[in-house]
Amino acid sequence: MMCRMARQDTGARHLGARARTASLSAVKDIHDMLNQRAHPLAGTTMSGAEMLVQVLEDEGVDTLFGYSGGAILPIYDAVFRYNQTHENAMPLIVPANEQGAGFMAAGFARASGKVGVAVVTSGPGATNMVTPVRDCMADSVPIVVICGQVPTTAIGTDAFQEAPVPSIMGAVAKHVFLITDPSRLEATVRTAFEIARTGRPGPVVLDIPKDVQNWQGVFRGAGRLPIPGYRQRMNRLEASKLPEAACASFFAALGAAERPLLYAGGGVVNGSASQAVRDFATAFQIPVVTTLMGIGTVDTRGPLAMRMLGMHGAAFANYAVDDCDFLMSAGARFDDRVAGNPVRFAAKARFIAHLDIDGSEINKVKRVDWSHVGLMVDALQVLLEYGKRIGFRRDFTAWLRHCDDLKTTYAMNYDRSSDLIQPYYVIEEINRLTQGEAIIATGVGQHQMWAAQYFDFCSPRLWLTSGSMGTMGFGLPAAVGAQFAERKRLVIDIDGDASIRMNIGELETVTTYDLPVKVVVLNNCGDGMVKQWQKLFHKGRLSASDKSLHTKDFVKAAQADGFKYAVRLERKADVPRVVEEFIRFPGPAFLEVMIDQDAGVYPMVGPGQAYEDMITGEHIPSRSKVDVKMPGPSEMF
Ligand SMILES: Cc1ncc(C[n+]2csc(CCOP(=O)(O)OP(=O)(O)O)c2C)c(N)n1
Ligand SMILES: [Mg+2]
Repeated sequence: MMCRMARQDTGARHLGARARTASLSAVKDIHDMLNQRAHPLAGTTMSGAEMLVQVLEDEGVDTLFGYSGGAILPIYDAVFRYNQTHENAMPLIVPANEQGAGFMAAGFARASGKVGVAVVTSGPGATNMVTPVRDCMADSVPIVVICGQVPTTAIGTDAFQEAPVPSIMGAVAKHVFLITDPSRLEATVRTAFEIARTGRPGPVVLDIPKDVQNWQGVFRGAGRLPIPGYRQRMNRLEASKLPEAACASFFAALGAAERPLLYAGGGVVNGSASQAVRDFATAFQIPVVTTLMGIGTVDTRGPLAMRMLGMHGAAFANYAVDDCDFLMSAGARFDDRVAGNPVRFAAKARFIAHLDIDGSEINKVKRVDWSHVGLMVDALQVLLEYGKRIGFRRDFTAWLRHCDDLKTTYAMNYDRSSDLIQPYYVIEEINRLTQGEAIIATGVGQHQMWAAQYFDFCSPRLWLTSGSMGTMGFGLPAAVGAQFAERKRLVIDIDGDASIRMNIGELETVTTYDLPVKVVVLNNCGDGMVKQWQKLFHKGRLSASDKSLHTKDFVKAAQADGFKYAVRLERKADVPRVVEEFIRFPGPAFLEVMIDQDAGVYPMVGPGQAYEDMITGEHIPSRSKVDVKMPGPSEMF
């Protein structure tokens, strides 16, 4: 009986009854504020833990990810009791490891645009969350992490399971609150959500001592912390309108350009500005390259889509960057995987514009000629309207034709005649069935880059990858979180044999909750991306990256974790049939594909190199006639 109750409380197989949505709750919040209506529970005496759960409901939270422990027990108990009386409206999903909970919350947030929430205990529970918190910070993903802490009187005594969460997380989170005054708990939780989702989104950590959770007080039902500096900045951002003069200089430069290119990054996805970018690009016929984080900004199959640029970008995308004379960055930050050599990046661009929500990104890496800091959607709409109003018209047909030629001439390609299973072929086959509609999560390594290059994405928030941190182990828990956010979408984790090992405990989480997640392991018996660099820069010495003597049987592991469909694919001829039965399998499914161990990621722009020095491999043509020498290890980034 205990077991069944606990299982119901964690939401296993009972996820249909989610009563609320974030948007509804947000609307209610605004409505209540406008009407100055009191919260129905205002004035009620409750524990700190109960207040926290109530604020979670008010903020529209409908799924929690977390692992229990002594210092978080009051909150877990409050969640349990809440779910008993609210038709399990806030299921608490239990991973194998807190890192899993963090990436589930991140996957949930990336797929839905809502704030993901993870709840963990003190000490080891909290420190296991450090990597996801840094990962979310680096990719600007909004999550709130609630950590139990030892009682306030024990803080600083090296108490059992004590860790200095504010100092550890302070270095990696957008903000951390250690709540020592229980009367501020309620306002602090609300403020945490506000900080996570506003401006450039990011992770906020709440460190809540156990006595604060157990404290009894009166619930106010309203109120946030005074954070005047932050709010002033946010108000300024929201009010920041593109001046007419800026619109005029932008269009003057565009009018003088012949080869304009839009370079869209994660800021477009995070700022829900994908449609605005599409409208803008279509109105003025400007082709679009995206960063790894910006994938899905435009439909990858669309006529203006030039796909991903950068170190492993498409050759045609990188050549378009080399050829453009006008570059407009939208929510992208010229990072080292894109502009490894900032001086030689887009060297022919006579005008570079940069739209961003974060002023510190302007001129950080690359000096630009024009910039605006504000909300992406607003800025693009103002520009679009201005352009229409002045009747801006410029014929970029020759440039568009040139971009089409680049796409045809330098198309992605690989050894199609090989007897070995090529990873690109597997992805093409999955893509044929999913048609850009599936959510794809990945680990980190070659498989991640192949997925970025060969999958189609018809919209944003379908591509979930650890971009800036590049955290192996991200894919499987992110896929779990995404499936909770998007119950009806097909969710596929494209993983590497090494990456999946990092959080392989989460295979069991997939079957525990009967999630129809599809897990693909592209097994090249090792750390393929590391091997690729060792071959290029260390004369092929495969120090600690070859795993061909490892004995793991992934299929048996998946079966042991309850996967009814767990298959190893070893023959090229079987790929189409097996991929189809795998994708169409109605429940959790696991597919290990034994791929060509020497398959490489091409194109590749070496670290610190310019795009014109890009190596395209044997199957994609190159514009450089000489075989470019890669830098030696000492020159490596
Ligand atoms: C947590 C973590 N540790 C180490 C690395 C460095 N690293 C980047 S890719 C890679 C190899 C990944 O191997 P696998 O998951 O099998 O992917 P493949 O490259 O073989 O497709 C390693 C070790 C990392 N990115 N993350
Ligand atoms: Mg591998």
